[in-house]
Amino acid sequence: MSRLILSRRTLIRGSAAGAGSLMLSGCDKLFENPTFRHTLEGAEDLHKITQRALGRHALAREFTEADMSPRFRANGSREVADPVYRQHLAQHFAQWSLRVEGLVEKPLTLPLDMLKSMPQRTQITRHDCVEGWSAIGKWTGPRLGPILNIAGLKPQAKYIVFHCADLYHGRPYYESIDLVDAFHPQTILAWAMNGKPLEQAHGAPLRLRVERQLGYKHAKFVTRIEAVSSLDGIYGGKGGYWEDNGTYAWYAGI
Ligand SMILES: Nc1nc2c(c(=O)[nH]1)N[C@H]1C(S)=C(S)[C@@H](COP(=O)(O)O)O[C@H]1N2
Ligand SMILES: [Mo]
Repeated sequence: MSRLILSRRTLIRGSAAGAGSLMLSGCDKLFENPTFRHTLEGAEDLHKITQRALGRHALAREFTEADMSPRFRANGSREVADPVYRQHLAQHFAQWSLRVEGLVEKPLTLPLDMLKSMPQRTQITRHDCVEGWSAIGKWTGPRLGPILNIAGLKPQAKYIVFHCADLYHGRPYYESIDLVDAFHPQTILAWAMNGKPLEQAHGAPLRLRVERQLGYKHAKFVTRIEAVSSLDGIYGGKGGYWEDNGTYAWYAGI
């Protein structure tokens, strides 16, 4: 493998002549094959190829503690002005609860403690913001899928909408995903980041992690989850804040 990398570097420099030229000419042909060259661009690309082959059920890459970013920037709303939210914040969210409703058999009111006592998933993943920055962080919380199963989705339910406590530039932030992403094993409602309860700037007390998609899909300050059959009647109808108020795509696959 190191031989291959060496010969690739040599090729890039455009000097494939010399002692290893016989072997290099073999590699040369291989490198003319774009698929093969692409495969060698590193683990990152290899991972993307796997994702493409497995489709949207594939897992996003997970990292180790050593990979965690020393600084994880907060973006979009960093504070919530809503007085009800401010009161919960002052009480460390002891009285706060998440509402799960819409096209479900059994609407739920889930206190934060209950969400913390469900089976938890921890994942170290890379957050990619469309504005051009990334950071690796560790997220912990219950998976969304089992919560939706407790509520019991009605057969007409097609999308899950996340309503947030903040206004961003005066308009309510919200996001939505389909059921493939809702039941994806890495889709969690995170209450902890890097081993500590979420800070306000990162979406306290609860935010979505939907690891196969870009940052703006990861709704912070989630207060209410609504199962719907169509996105038409919700705010601008395009399924999310940036979809309605900008040009961002509803499916923001990485
Ligand atoms: N409620 C809410 N969720 C939000 C936003 C926001 O402004 N409000 N910004 C989004 C964007 S664009 C990004 S990149 C991430 C930023 O998450 P962070 O603050 O934890 O870095 O949150 C997303 N979720
Ligand atoms: Mo973002």
